[in-house]
Amino acid sequence: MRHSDWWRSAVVYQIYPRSFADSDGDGIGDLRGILSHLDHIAELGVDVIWLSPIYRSPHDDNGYDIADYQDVDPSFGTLADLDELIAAVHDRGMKLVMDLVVNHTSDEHAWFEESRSGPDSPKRDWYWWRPPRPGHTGGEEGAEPTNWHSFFSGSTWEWDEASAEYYLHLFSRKQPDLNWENVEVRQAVHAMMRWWLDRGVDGFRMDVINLISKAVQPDGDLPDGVAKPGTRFGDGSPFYTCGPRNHEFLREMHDEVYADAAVLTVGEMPGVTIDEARRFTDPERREVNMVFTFEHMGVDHGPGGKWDSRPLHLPDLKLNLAAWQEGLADQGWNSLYWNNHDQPRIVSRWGDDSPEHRVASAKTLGTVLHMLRGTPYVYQGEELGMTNANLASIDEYRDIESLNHYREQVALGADPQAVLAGIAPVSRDNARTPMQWDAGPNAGFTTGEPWLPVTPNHVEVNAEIVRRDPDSVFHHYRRLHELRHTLPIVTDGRFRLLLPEHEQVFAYLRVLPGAEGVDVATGSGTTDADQVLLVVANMSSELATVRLEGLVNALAGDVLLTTHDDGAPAVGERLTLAPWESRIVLS
Ligand code: TEU
Repeated sequence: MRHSDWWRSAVVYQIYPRSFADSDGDGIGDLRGILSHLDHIAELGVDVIWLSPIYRSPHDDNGYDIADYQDVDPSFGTLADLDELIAAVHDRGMKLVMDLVVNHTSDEHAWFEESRSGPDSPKRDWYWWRPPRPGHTGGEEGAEPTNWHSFFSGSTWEWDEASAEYYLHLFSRKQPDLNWENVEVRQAVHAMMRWWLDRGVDGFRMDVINLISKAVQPDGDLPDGVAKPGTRFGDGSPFYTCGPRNHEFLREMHDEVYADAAVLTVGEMPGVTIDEARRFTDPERREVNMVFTFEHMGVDHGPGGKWDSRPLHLPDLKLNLAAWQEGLADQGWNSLYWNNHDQPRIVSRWGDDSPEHRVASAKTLGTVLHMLRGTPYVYQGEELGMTNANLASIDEYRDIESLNHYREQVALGADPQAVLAGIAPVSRDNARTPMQWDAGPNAGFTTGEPWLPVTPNHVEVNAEIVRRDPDSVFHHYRRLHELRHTLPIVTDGRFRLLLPEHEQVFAYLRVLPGAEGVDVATGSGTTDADQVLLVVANMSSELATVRLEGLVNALAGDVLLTTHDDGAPAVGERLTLAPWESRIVLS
């Protein structure tokens, strides 16, 4: 492994600052709150912290709408606090990766305010301004330049009365898209990134970085998308997902900003395919180290998409993850995640969050993910086995995506209770309830009124308890991280899926070919046996029995980590697993 490839054996921990720890009692997490809990993260044995946005922002999308890339929002603290945090992270032997949100800015960013000042503004072309559709005056329904549906409901175009043009926003109307065709935009972003590297940060998590290149036509037009049934909108994604100049823009960024730095770069990429991901992450191409795929997060979506979630059919998940493992085996690199600030809690989604199975299912989900090939990401609270929020009414939700979807559907005549039932299991607020530090008031998150309700189960599910209990989810994750750090097979072994059709059990091998060499004593060639790591996991709340043909030796190896110390021994090729039991076996 080259020195600059350190991230291949690293584990990343994501902090969502708003919900992590509040030091000043305003109900919103902040940098000094993070500083006071760094030892929790260090003890977990991770290598890197990824900090979700802490920049100056009106917080229409909780900081993913940035008004100043080079300042800290007062609700989170100051630049001096951030410098202190960078130093404290480094002191503990960890690294800090910043969130880079440059597909769009806030509409309150000085660049956009200047752009908006009129068609003659020198920054007009920094964003996507377009006149109304021919034959329309503008501002009325149907006059938008394209029919694209926003990620956050409604049109992707916002009418600006003063200059009689629309601007593009793939997300909220307060998140205007930057025009990456304009070289000044790219240079301004590069300069800002260099400023952060000079400040001591160790890399970037790049928000929706595969949406920055729009398929603008030779005449300057953006095309309409295929109509979405039941709405007046179309699907614009083919015209902005992995667009024509996406690779060029990332190569340019690499060469201009971090060619010589041993940084971690991860591109968040909704809609990315395996083939595209291989191109983005092939080191020869000098773009990014790894990408976040969304494919495995979509395997439980029904025909209605995200808001129409279904129980998991395990073979679908296995086949999807296996395809990514195999697709990026020779070139490129995977990132691995179950959770982040946009996804519901995995123990509630694909585990079993009942008191009986919550801990075992959280551990087994961790095992299955962390023994894959790639760089794992742990989202705050995942190491506690935190569950979904179970918010009671729409008034409790804060997430703009959930709220806009609710309003749009209800306006279209849908039954409000049915819409709420669709939102509850998948809303991003599930991930955003305050971190559960202890059993005290507000889970020790704040002394004030938390911005989002604390989950009542914090009395049993909290950091204080799991750090004390050697059999907890926390210590299981810590051991998973140790395995990654001590066994090269976890980083380098080839992946082979077993039992693809099995509906309860997720089983796979990692294989490191035996070293070939010459026996010094005899002079003849030798081949050590392959090293094999077997992962076998019951992903259900019932007993499961499997037959692992030809794997008697693998089954009889050293059990490195298990959820059930009193597990039944393998009998030949047959193994019976308790509900949510998993084992990692090395032979
Ligand atoms: O998310 C991009 C994205 O496409 C989704 O995760 C998304 O927000 C939504 O849940 C899709 O249904 C990134 C950030 O992670 C997210 O928090 C931001 O809201 C978004 O970009 C805009 O910056």
